Amino acid sequence: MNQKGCPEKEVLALLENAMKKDTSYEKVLSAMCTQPHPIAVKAHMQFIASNMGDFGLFQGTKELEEKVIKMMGCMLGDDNACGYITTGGTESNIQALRTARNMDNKKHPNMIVPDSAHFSFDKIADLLGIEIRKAQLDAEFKVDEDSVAEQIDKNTIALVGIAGSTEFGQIDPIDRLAKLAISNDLFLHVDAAFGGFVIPFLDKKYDFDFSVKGVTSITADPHKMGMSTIPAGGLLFREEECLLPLEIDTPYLTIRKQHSLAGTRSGASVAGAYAVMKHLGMDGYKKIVKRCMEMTDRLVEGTRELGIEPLIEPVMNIVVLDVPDLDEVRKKLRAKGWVTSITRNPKAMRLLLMPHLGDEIIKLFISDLGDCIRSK
Ligand code: 0PR
Repeated sequence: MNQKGCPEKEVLALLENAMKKDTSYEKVLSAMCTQPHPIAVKAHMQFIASNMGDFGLFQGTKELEEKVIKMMGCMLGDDNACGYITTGGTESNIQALRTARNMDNKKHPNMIVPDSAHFSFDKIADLLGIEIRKAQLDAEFKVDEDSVAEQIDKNTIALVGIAGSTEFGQIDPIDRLAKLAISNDLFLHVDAAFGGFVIPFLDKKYDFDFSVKGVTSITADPHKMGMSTIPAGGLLFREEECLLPLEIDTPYLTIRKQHSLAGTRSGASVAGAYAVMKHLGMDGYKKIVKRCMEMTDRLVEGTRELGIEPLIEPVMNIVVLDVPDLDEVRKKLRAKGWVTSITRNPKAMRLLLMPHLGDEIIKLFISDLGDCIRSK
């Protein structure tokens, strides 16, 4: 740090320069986050100093958090669900599994996750000392329930299902996992970090949330398709008692107990999530998801005309394409400004149709993709 401070104007110029190196979302087809809704940004700025780690000082923000959880509970099949706003899907998944582990008290606990699980579950295994067992996927990249059932033993503490897998946007058979969970008396966590703000608004209905008996907890992130500011994840439990294993005494704060993993945590994100959910309502999210799904259809239509097929019919706004000479084509696309992503197994091109994109940009992408493939 400099001894003497730098004038504001100069600092702002430095920031401006740094921002130029960041990629604007315009041609980003790889991100699960998007440009936050303007009302979320306004609310975020308004509550910038609010700290939910000591919410006795910030009662107003605390009430907003309760309202966000209520709105999310309604959206996810249980008005009475409880929980809190986390820093994101990773913290939500950690805390859900921490509850499962602490409720069960096994010496050598294991959890069974789909092979498609987000890498946050590998972090969980390491952090919480829970053995991770990966269940196979079927031909459509959903978890195979037989593979899950085979791996359950006396040390299993939890099953995990994914509603909107990171790579394929696929939805696991949560109802069948729930039956397995009930018959084996297991905790069932649903990772809907991405899908939580998509699936309720799709034309096709899926059983994936608290409406399915046996689902214990759900991750759903406002900072992904919820259009809220970063960092805002959501962790919801069906039963209030699930919060107890997370409880810690905080004798010198304005509150007696804390359930969050983070200590100091952003009240600004809570306000952002509240504002955008209140402003959009279910109808607003439905419109956003409809537009993303229309872009998805347009993209698949266009790539089919190029002779490129998706690996599965997209379930949500994620398209995985079987592109020949993938690495080279992606490199060429990158040179034209496009940021694409890949799936691991099989390796294919993964594209997310997020709200920051539009019809014109999709058209341009299809045309550039065609050029890159032809210019091999
Ligand atoms: N669960 C699922 C199903 C996810 O897809 C993700 C993140 C998480 C949990 C973890 O969420 P947090 O990152 O909020 O902790 N999926 C994306 C990923 O890691 C997140 C992402 C976001 C990637 C923006 C790229 C990007 O530009 O791949």
